[in-house]
Amino acid sequence: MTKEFKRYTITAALPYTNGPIHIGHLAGVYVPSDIYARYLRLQGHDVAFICGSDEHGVPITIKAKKEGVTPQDIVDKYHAIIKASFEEFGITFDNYSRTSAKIHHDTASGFFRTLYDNDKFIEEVTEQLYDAEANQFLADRFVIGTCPKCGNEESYGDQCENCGTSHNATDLINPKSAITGAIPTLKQTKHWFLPLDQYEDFLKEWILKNHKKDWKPNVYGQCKSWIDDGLRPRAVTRDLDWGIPVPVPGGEGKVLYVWFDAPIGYISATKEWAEREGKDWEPYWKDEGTKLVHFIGKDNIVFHCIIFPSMLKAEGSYILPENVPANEFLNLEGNKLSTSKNWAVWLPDYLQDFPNQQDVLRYALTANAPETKDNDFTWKDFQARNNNELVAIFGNFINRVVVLTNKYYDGIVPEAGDFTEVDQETLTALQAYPSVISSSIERYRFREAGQELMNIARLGNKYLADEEPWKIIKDDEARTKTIMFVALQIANALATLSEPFLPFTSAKLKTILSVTSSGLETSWNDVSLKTILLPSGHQIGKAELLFSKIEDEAIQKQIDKLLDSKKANEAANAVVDPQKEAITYEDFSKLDMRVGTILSAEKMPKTKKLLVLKVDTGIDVRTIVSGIAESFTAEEVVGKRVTVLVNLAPRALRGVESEGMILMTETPEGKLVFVNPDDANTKNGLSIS
Ligand code: B3M
Ligand code: ZN
Repeated sequence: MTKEFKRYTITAALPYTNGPIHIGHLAGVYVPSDIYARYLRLQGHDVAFICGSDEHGVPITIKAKKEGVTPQDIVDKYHAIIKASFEEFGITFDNYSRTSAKIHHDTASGFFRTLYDNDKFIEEVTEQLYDAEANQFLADRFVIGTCPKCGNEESYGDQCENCGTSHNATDLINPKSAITGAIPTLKQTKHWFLPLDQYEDFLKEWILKNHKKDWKPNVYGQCKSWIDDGLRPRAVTRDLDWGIPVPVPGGEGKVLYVWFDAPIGYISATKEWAEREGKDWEPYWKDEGTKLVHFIGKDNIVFHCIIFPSMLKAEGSYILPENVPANEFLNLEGNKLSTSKNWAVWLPDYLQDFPNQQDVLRYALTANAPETKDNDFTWKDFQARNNNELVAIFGNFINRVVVLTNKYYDGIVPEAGDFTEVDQETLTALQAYPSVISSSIERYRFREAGQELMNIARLGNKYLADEEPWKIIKDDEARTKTIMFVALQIANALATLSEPFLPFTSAKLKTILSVTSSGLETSWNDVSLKTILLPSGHQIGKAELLFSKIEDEAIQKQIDKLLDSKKANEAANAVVDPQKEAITYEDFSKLDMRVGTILSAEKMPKTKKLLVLKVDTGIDVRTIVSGIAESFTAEEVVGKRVTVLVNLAPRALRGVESEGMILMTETPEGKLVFVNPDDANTKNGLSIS
């Protein structure tokens, strides 16, 4: 028997304000949490759907340094961009706050002070990583090193994104400063530590013993491995100047660790919302009758299942999350989404390139959500979900029902005669869907729930295809009326049940069916309780397309845009190799370079990089194996005049004797190019002046 709750506090991970939202954030956190919150509201529940900008932390200061502005400039810019894009995309937070807000500074400081006054911290001077060149302590993303748990060499000081584990910067192997590249020294400094080891029994009881049956295996598994590995005290303050000042004696020049302050942002955002709504915030965080659910990505599990619950337990007056349905990661066209590499589909760009098509992306990201494993977003799949499902199934069904109702009955819902067995079966199948979809949503299986919604449209299409009203209208008016009546009930059910997934489509469909204006809005549960959702005599509106086909050109444009931004980013971040050691003139004069012509070329079998060339060097025709196959095809190079180093000792490459080298070099953007011989009157050798 599932517990009944009086209210729901739903939180969505606070996005760092160092860049816009991208599809990985949406798929991982914001679309599923919005589906869940919308669904709960449709059930008539009291919901607080809470989020906000995570404005402290090292990523912000790194971005500010890079752009030569202040951290406040960065957070002001991206807070506004993120907030606006969430609103336009239909993410219905009850409050989207920000952690630079005073209410948050007060709440987080107060929380810290409470733990401090109740001796919940270990106050200790320890040796921390220090960059003497930058004159700065190194923590979090200011330091990179090898993860002691999985060996990932790009691990941050506080967390390894590869295995998700969270550690202290001094645990890193071979740490390097992300500011100067220097090898850090150790320097003494005071910090306050949350003794996680003292919460092991609590966490074992709360997570392992209760064996959170409805927690996703990936979440439960990560928690179990951390607890089994043994928990250690974690520093919850930092030697940084951007963040919430440590509110206790000795805290001067130090701030709260961003992962201590950010989760408290959920509480301060709830307070801010409650004040605005004239509500009491405390029951949403302190009443056992509240269901608290955190929506996050898998890299945030340790903070939401181990550290924040320990903080709440230490404070003593808060409830704990009932569930933390973390999603895995979404990749993009086979590669990891990356803000720094600009390998992403940014929400503001999507909204600009696909105006009024929010639901297409919501649907595609739900259908492909990385709920149990990392998944891949491709523009081709996005196009297929739109054209083959939203247009061809959902939109097609609605269009046929509305067009025929207008054509046969001037848009008036006809009287139904006696239902046949098929009619009854169809209506009974329809009435089952609210609980089918509810069951999936309540188990955080949004992919499954979204497909069940599409199955309702499939049910409608099959019913029309089997009953063929357009054929029998000639001979059997009464039967046609009954068929169209049944089809219209299905259409109205879709208008209601699609709202959590396709809110813009749901609103449009309700307008087409004129249900809102005539007070005929159907509740979620009505779909399963009532046979008549759209009564005879009701006047519906004219047909308008719910979705439009997305053409190949639009998709190719996105793919090209992605590749261009990747190239531009690589160029912008291209590291110019330092010049090699000087050589003497004598060394150079040993080189014998000739102008040659490539007579023939072919790919070396089973290799990606090698072309086997026949080259006329002016001295002879010889074979040269060249590693240029990833930049040039064999056809492209035949006939090309090239510069050849002819007196390089021959060597066998994959069994082929290569006698010399074709001179190549790289542009600053990293593109491989031939060292083209001057077309002037060059004999068979480069004039060496
Ligand atoms: N700012 C998001 C991230 O790690 C992080 C979430 C905070 S939720 C309290 O990408
Ligand atoms: Zn790791």
